[in-house]
Amino acid sequence: MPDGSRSKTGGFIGRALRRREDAALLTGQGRFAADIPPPPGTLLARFLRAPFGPARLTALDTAPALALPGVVAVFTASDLPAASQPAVNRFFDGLPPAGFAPLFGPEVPCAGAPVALVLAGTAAAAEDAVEALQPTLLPDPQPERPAFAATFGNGAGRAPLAVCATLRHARLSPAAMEPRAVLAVPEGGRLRLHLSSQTPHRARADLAAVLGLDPALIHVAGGDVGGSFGAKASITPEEAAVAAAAWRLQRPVRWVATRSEEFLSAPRGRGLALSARMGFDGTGRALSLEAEVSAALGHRLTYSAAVPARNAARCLPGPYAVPAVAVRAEGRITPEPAIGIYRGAGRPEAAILLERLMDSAAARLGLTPVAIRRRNLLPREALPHRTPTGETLDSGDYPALLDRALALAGGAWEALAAERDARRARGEHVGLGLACYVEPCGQGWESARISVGADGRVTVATGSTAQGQGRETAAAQIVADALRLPDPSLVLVLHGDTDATPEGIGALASRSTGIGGGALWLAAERLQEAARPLAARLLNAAAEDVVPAPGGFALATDPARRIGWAAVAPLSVEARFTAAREAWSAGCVIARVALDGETGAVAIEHLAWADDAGTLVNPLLAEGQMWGGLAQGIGEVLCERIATDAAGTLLSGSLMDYALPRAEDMPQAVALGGPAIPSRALNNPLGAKGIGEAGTIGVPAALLNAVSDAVGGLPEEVALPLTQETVWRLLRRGGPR
Ligand code: SMO
Repeated sequence: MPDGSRSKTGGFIGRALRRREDAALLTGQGRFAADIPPPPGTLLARFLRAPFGPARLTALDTAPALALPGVVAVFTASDLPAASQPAVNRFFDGLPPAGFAPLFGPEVPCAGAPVALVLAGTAAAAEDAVEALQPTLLPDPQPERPAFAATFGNGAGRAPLAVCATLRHARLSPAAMEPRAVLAVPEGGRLRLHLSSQTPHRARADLAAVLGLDPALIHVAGGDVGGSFGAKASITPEEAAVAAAAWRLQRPVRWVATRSEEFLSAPRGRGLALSARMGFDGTGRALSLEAEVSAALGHRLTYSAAVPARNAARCLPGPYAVPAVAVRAEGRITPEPAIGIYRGAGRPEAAILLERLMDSAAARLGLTPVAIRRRNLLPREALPHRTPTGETLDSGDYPALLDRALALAGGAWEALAAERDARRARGEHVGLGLACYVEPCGQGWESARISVGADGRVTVATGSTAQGQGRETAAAQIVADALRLPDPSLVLVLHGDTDATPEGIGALASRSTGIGGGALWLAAERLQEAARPLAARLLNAAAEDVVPAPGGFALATDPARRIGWAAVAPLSVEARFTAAREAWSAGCVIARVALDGETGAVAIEHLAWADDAGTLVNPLLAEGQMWGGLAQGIGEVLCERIATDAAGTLLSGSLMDYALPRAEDMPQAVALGGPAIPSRALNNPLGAKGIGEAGTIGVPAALLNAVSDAVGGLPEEVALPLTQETVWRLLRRGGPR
């Protein structure tokens, strides 16, 4: 339904409004960083990258490049040093410095690291100049170094039966459709940056630190962002180098990364290794969980470098009641590009580990996957529940989500299994997989400003940025309800621009609807408070006799005497909403797969998925998040992997070699659903929890269990992804093990 199809006010929250963003985005009218017309005289940037690493750069003569026509400057590491370091979220004691430099040398931390920046009038001239540079590098092996270690939980317990699992996650490319892109424009004594970022204010602060500038001199300008997934939450060396060069030369500079540069040097995701031992009694009740989480962090730390390991550790033991839990998490500085957060950021790894352990225990005890989970899921009345790792699961009905997923899958587990067994008897390789999960979301604060103009239009500036998820649509729905406007299209939404929005955090960690929306709600309440005395004066009434009414205010005693928002204009307020606690979404996925015995290809025949994300501001947007997440979850478990040779040289440097899931890898059928009664978040006025990361959490866990079921059980140690070759080999092993 289009905006405005409703005459009375209120009730926009919860409606599946179409995205106001789509007309532009789907017709090529988006305004991404690379679409901004470059001012005259803009220089094009290209990087010389280390062909291997770690290495020592012993010689780099810039003269041959500088001699080429059109080349304006060639910078090396000593030309553009970092004045200071970008911030790192110091979750753990002893975390080392960020290790950030715009350009690297003489110590080069890894293959692909930028060692020189060439600026020229045309891209071709810049590329020729990069080729004219002949660096001398000597291999300089660097040992891994510990970055942090921490323990979680209340200590190990004893149990009569134990099962073990080890999961090795591949390094993944978050692979946003829009690669990194920056246009840096020095202007009027400031530096304006059109930058593809999910955290514009953080980018401003970090660039100010690296360039040694007052943050007020930097303007990160808004625009469309074509996906981020965690990889655009911290600035990268290349972006800082471009900004520093533009400032140094006082000339505009543009850089747009190629897809290969993204595979080579952009922040990566996953890469955790986890081992666990889970103890049960003879009835399948979990008694203890011990786990080790080990994170390769790359050669430098992004802001959230410690988050995946921390999340994986603290998300244990998931939605289950486990009395004794002992987790050790550690991170290591490793000679490779930065590895940081990526959609899910540790939550998928925790869920996959737990769900493998649950299935192993079920197999050992002769229980169905459903039975063992029912025995261990926390019941609704146990929530809020403080877990042994110190988290508080706020609200939800986990057993009901399992029931809902079964209903979406077509019935009781026993019936699904009987169907599977009948097909197996005919020689088919069919598998069923189940996974339950929790998803922590929404911490900390976010900002909003709301202004009302003389035409009655409302402008909101939100700290939650948009990166293709439909934030403008959702923000307008929230504000329309909060201000009792007749139509969300009356609300203009500004975001992503450090000059136009109050200091904010950005779009990450499943926080935009709950926390960003909470700030919008709070700002709307403040606007009402500020407007009420003005409305009262205009209505010749006392402020306490005036109440919010459709489109503005009315007299409590005589609702026919009303006044619209336009009458109190202009008016503007700001709010910062701080969540007192975290919200926890939850869900359950059931997957049915069929394997091709000849090729090992996995066909996902059916995916049933129930997710409880509290209040859904816009069910259509929520469904979009589920689809995007499940696609990335499929890639994570079945095909994606950043591959390198023994020397660390990238083998998966293009979309021909890095196996993103494609249309044919998608499930043949998907049944999405939610609970009959969503569990309201307790940490924000909307009751909204997060849903953006859920698809990468439960879906891969259920798929892994389904493939395991189809091949007669996976070994204790599993390396992801389970490629077609791996599946083929498992099928060739000769029967169930
Ligand atoms: S991994 Mo996300 O963008 O917090």
